[in-house]
Amino acid sequence: MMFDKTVAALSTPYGRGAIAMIRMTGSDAIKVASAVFRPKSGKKLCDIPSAKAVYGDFVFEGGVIDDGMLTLYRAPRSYTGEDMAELCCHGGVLVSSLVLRALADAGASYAEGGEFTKRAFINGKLRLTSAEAIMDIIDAESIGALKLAGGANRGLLSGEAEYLYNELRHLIAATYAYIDYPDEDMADVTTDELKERVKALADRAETLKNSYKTGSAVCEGVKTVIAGKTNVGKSSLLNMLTGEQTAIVTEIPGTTRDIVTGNVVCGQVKLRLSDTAGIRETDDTVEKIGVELAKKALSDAGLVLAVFDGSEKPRDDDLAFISELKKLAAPVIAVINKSDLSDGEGYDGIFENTVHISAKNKEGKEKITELVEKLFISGKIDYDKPHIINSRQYAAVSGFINSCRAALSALESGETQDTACFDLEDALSDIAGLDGTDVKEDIINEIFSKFCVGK
Ligand SMILES: Nc1nc2c(ncn2[C@@H]2O[C@H](COP(=O)(O)OP(=O)(O)OP(=O)(O)O)[C@@H](O)[C@H]2O)c(=O)[nH]1
Ligand SMILES: [Mg+2]
Repeated sequence: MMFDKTVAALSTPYGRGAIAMIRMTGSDAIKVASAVFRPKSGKKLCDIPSAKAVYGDFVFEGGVIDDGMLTLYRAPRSYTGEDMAELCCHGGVLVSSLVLRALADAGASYAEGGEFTKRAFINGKLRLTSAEAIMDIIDAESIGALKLAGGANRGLLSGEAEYLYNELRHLIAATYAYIDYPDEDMADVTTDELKERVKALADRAETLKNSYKTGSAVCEGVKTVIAGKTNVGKSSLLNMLTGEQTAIVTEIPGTTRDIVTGNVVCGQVKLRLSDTAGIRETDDTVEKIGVELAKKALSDAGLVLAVFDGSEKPRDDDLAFISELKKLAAPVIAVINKSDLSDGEGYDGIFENTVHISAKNKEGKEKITELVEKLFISGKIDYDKPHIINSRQYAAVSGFINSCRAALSALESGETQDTACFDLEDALSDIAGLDGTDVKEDIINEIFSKFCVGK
């Protein structure tokens, strides 16, 4: 597909730096670049070979404003599949903006966030999971996240999606025979064989689905709520984990009211932390709202760091909080704080996962990390295996499995192969969607809107 507009954007961060790179894509890229860049060799841009950097001057309103390099890539052998130009000037805020303005004056439009990668996807240069992985590579905060995203970018997830798609497509074709897929091999399948092969596909997809626990913990991060009574040291724990003075700490109970957030990488797992107001009965209007927010955060947490003051024995309000924690779906790590004051007796054996720490003395991060890794990473991560790394991919694979299982139960209850095929068609469309075939335009737009401009 050809896009009408030729678009340009600054691809390096906005600000002062050694160099700035401005990228342009579209059918007029070379024409527009000719108006802005003059090779020192005197050659015309149409005579410059692809993928070869040339030195020259940048021109703005008729005058030279800088010197630098230009590289051209001609369709279809470029990132986007279109004609592209990459212009590198000095990394000044003014000079890079003037080069961009000169390109706009010569006919380029400003690119939207993710427009280069979106064009690459629509022009068939990238599968959707690889496009998403590019964003994850940019956003990676740990080596693990980088390696998982790198695997998806190399096509590990695409390859698995393609396998499931092709297998199921052949199976449906064999079942429908020539009605819908006249081009396919017409081998018949018995109902038993169909059941066996659909089950094998669903089981294989289940392994992929299970990889989301690790993929999500490493790449997206776990929504982690720090909760407990007032003054137990929740904000001190947040500060210890982030290594910064993120939240205010005082000896006054009820210091924290709003939710205070911070990210931290614990071993291989990224925690998206929320420090919350201490849970207690209160008449203070503002604190009351804080306590409600804390309770709400607990109900949709992926992990709870439940903080207790180990310098005191558990009291009735602690026991009431413990029984609330037991009702949660999310795993809980009991963090028995203030180990510098006492051993924290009375808390062992209540929770499956308990650590004794001193947030004030910044002691105990390793113990928390160990438990977090135990909860979210099963053994060593195999980076050569495909992993699901975002909720969209998870939904697609879950949809595939559910539809396969629905087809199986239809067959089990004596329905015809034709009837089971309705569910199998749904499964096929889910797995096609995983890698970008048959994905609705608004979903595509949403995915690419999260990208930075210039990527
Ligand atoms: N001795 C000791 N004191 C601590 C420790 N952690 C926190 N404190 C103290 O306990 C008091 C409360 O700490 P915060 O971190 O503000 O507690 P909080 O749970 O966030 O309190 P609220 O926001 O009021 O609910 C402060 O005086 C801290 O210095 C610890 O490990 N040891
Ligand atoms: Mg606090």
